[in-house]
Amino acid sequence: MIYLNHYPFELIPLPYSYNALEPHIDAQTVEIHHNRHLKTYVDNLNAALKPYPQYQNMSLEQLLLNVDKLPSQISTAVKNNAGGVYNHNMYFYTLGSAGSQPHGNVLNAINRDFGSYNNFKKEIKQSGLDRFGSGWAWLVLNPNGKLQIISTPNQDTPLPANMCPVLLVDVWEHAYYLKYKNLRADYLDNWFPIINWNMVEKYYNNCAMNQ
Ligand code: MN3
Repeated sequence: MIYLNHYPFELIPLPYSYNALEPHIDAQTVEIHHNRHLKTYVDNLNAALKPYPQYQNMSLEQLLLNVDKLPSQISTAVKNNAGGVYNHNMYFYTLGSAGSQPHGNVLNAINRDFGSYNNFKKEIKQSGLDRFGSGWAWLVLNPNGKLQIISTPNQDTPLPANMCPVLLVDVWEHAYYLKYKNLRADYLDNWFPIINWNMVEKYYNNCAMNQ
């Protein structure tokens, strides 16, 4: 990605306007999600790292893979807030105006590992529904080179499990509550049409190349 991937972390500008995801995700939800929720993770991560110049060159990925080696005073804050920044950057980058279709290497791999795109949709939707409380559903490339659906709580990432993220969906209530209230399933149905498959293809190819 093109943003500065070390301290001081920045709020990434969205590659689309706040209303670009309408009617699937309303402009107010996108604005609050980006400009308040994500900004808070960025600010809190920078505040945690500010007194520790020795960690200020580490990327989000390096921080998330080395949380256990950080001083106990900041390890929880770094885990939660670096995870919050990492997850939301990827979430916003893999969204866009409706109309993108799955294609390329990632579609081939989805067909290979799930049987069909529809099976993939069912499985990741169910994973998002099954996540109790707050968290994420993910499409990841596992260490055996297979695509897999997993779910993480809170702002945890698949990185410590050696899973390479390809696509994710936020199932915290703040991602959908203004428009969908408690209907997480409706939000998930409305997430599929606004996935930016060009970006998903890039994430997949990066994962596959680094295996
Ligand atoms: Mn969120």
